Amino acid sequence: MIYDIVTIFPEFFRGPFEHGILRRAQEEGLIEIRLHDLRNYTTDKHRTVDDRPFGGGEGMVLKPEPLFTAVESLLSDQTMEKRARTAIVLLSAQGRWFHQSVAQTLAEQERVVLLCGRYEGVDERVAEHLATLELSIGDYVLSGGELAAAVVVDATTRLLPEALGDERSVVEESFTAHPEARISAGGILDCPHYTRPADFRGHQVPEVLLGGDHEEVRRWRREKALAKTRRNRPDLLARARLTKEERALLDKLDS
Ligand code: 9D3
Repeated sequence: MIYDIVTIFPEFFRGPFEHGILRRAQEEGLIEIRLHDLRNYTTDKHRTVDDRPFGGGEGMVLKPEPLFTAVESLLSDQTMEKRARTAIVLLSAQGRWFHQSVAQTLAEQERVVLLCGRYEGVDERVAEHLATLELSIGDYVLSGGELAAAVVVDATTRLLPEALGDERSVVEESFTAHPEARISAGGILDCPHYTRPADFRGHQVPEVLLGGDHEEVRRWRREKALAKTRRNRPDLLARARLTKEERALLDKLDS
């Protein structure tokens, strides 16, 4: 997978991709992250990337020409087949919500181009005639698309076969081939996890986890996952596809 990130702050990405799974995925050649300075695709001597909004108003708007020129230049050597497996993503506050199923779709591409918005916005012709997808990572105001692009690269790379290596436990793998599908496809939140010490400043690890009854542990984890989902994400619970056992556990929590 090749990621092309077009930004006015390429330096921004020096840190986030140099650790853990993303670092290893690059070292192993599974992914390549190419950073492109938008100003290199300007033609005037001031290397202008923004301009005032038509119709008036506050702030500046990213001009369309540098973004179009950048994408056309990056993809100029692509064959038609590869172009069909390329996503051109505009990160903007007005985008569709980025969630796990979008990451899944991007993970199936050969190439993902990420266009980072800045200032008050991006000329709408970029969303309409250049990008194949406009994404937001959530309902809060960021200063630009850079952090959002890093989030998209992280979530997408994790889904590439081989990316997780031995960070994904063998035990978990034996439960389902894609444990991560749970959060998107009618799923609920993960159960609580604990490690040593069993007593941390008087806060005890639940007794059931210290014993060896695997069936009891499994039931306890389901119950806690349901309880936590209901408390923190009732919206997920409303859409969740639950087993009979999970319905029964929920009813038990009510009583
Ligand atoms: C209401 C006027 N503006 C708020 C001060 C709108 C606005 C302009 C530019 C809001 C955000 C931005 C910059 N944000 C992004 O480029 C962005 C973003 C975001 O703000 N939230 C969630 N996802 C994303 S992806 C890109």
